[in-house]
Amino acid sequence: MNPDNILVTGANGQIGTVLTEALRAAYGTDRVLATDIRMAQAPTGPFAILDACDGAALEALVRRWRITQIYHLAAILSARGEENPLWAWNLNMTSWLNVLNISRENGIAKVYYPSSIAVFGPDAAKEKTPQNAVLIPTTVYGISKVAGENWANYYYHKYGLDVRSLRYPGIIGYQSEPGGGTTDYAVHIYHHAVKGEPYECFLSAHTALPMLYMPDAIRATLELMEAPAQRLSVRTSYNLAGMSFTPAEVAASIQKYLPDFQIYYQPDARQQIADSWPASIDDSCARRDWGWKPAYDLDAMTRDMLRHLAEHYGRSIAL
Ligand code: AKB
Repeated sequence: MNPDNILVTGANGQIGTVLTEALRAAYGTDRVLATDIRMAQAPTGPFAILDACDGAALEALVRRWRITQIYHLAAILSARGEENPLWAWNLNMTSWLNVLNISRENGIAKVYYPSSIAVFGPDAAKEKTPQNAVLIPTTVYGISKVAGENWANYYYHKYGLDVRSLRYPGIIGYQSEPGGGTTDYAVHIYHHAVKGEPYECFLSAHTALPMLYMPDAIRATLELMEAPAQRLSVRTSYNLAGMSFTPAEVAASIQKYLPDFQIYYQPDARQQIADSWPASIDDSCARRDWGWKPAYDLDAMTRDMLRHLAEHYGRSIAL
């Protein structure tokens, strides 16, 4: 069997940056083509500028690189999408339908599509939101992810395209910056704390949201993509959980190691989005079907984040 050649869209984004490295470690640097609408600052392997809404450009890369797997990470997230809903809808849907169509027409073996807890809205159970909860989101990002999941399911059943997907909660990592999301505060707070700065949080103190540490998110993605196809009973998108916490709880977890750290609360428009999302997720289908199990809880994540960011900012923190 020929080895896989992988194309990643949105490779410079928060998850793309780390996932591309993990794919290169697993499949070989030269087998993973990173693409993004902007040039990478310091490419660590093959890179091409690509607007995933440009189907002809995407297809040319797929053919030139004999691509066999696509990870489609390019998207406009929840908060940014609300600033320009039709633009966000067009970008999220056009790029995704391009990926699906081009994959079908070019014999792509596997496609990865990130969905999100943003598919849920106020009508879904707030705690331990189940896999098959009602999906009536309040954001255009959420609407695009619900539609995107359904297109994934459609292409799987109608054309046999092996599309796999996870509903990511907020992702926290030290390697890359988040952009345009409602859960971004949970990354920013660590940077402020390590730099010795107070943090003004755009969500209220007791807003609980589902979150996942980056190493767990990457491992989940690779494990899902490696799982035998016959074990996967969900072809829309799997619920995925790691931990759930509030801004006050993550601040308290940081204060165990940086007792002088201070947080203030100034909720803005993102509060409404957060209030419409689950506080915790039931990921039992992922656990049952492909053995998902997160490794990090809040305190383990805090120690790891502080260790790496202390190194980055040249600070010493007793952990
Ligand atoms: C966002 O906040 O929009 C994203 C997400 C939960 O999908 N991080």
